[in-house]
Amino acid sequence: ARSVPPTTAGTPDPEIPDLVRAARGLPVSRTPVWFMRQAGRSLPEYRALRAGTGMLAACQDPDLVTEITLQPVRRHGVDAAILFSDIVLPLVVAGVDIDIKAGVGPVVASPVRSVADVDALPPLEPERLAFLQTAVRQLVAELGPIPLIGFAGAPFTLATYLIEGGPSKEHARTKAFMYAEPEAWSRLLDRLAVSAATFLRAQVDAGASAVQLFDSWAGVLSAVDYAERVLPHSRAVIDGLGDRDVPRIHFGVGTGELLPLIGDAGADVVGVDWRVPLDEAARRVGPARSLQGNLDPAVLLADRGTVDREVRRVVEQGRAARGHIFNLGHGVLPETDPDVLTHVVELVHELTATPAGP
Ligand code: 1CP
Repeated sequence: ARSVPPTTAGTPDPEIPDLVRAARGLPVSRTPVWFMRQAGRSLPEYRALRAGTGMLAACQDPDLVTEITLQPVRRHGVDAAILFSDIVLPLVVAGVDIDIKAGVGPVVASPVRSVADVDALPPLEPERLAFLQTAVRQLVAELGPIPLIGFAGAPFTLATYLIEGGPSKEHARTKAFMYAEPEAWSRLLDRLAVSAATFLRAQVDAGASAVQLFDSWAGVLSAVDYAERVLPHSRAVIDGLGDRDVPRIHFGVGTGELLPLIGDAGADVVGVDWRVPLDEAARRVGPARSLQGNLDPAVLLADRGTVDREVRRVVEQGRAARGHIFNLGHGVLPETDPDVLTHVVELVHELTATPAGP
């Protein structure tokens, strides 16, 4: 096991949250933990609060957003909150006809299938994000020292919804459009990058301490296609943050072959799913970036012995990274027992606590 960081590396600065320090490869008091989809259907208090309110309406109600975002922080003692919102929200706010259907996901009324469809997409006016900034300001006030993570969907993953018209598995229509209409493709991803950057800036300017760019479905692409047809647009989102001094986390599912590129697109932290062990991911990503991940969410449905063994393995393998933020390899499954999540937070903290200094 790793010993206490050498004094030359400095002691953890209590003014900076562990999440931010881990993201920058600085010493931490213990490995920070949060869970993708920590707010949501695994929590009975979420189901109670959401009853009778549509997902998109909930996302645009600052008080509801604040309360739902805080629920997992209170319950689990996680080291970060993630804003309750959705990757399609910038499109919805701009006026694209999208609904989030319960048990399905985002459904687009008129899918994008031509250059004309791309040109018809309305731009996102930053003024329309006042509700979001209200929610972020309320949250930052309530959270005190606990960091709030803002997020946006990456251009590729958003394009899959717009082109397919809803959730899909192979994203074949998306890829066909990418190959057949390279100019329309690049124009679409440009536009999505602009609105994602606007969405992120609104959150950071209102007080978010870190951001995560979700390119959940990028793993369906070859490295060459990702590098040439997607990466420049994701980089544009991250560059759109300018000199705002917040760590950038960049995540996708099934991205084992893309990990170095996901780092290159611009990330302090590369998010890794459960398919690649973190020590191997650290080799692929290199020493200049931290890692986030990567417990298989399905492990949380197993017996306690298995949960503990797998948590220990992820913590040990995470020691190979420049810095490690403990998370799942993808979102919390709705059938997860919330008490298991609380237990995982406690176990990671216990396994990684550095003894108090001399
Ligand atoms: O707690 C949190 O993590 C914050 C809440 C959050 C986040 C980060 C939600 C709420 N959505 C997201 C991002 C998001 N939305 C992603 C990226 C993360 C990931 O890979 O899971 C994606 C791909 C979506 C799209 C989406 N929205 C889906 C997936 C559909 C598919 O293609 O499989 C779904 C089911 C939604 C709806 C949604 N978003 C969030 C919740 C709680 C829900 C369910 C709401 C409902 O069913 O009423």
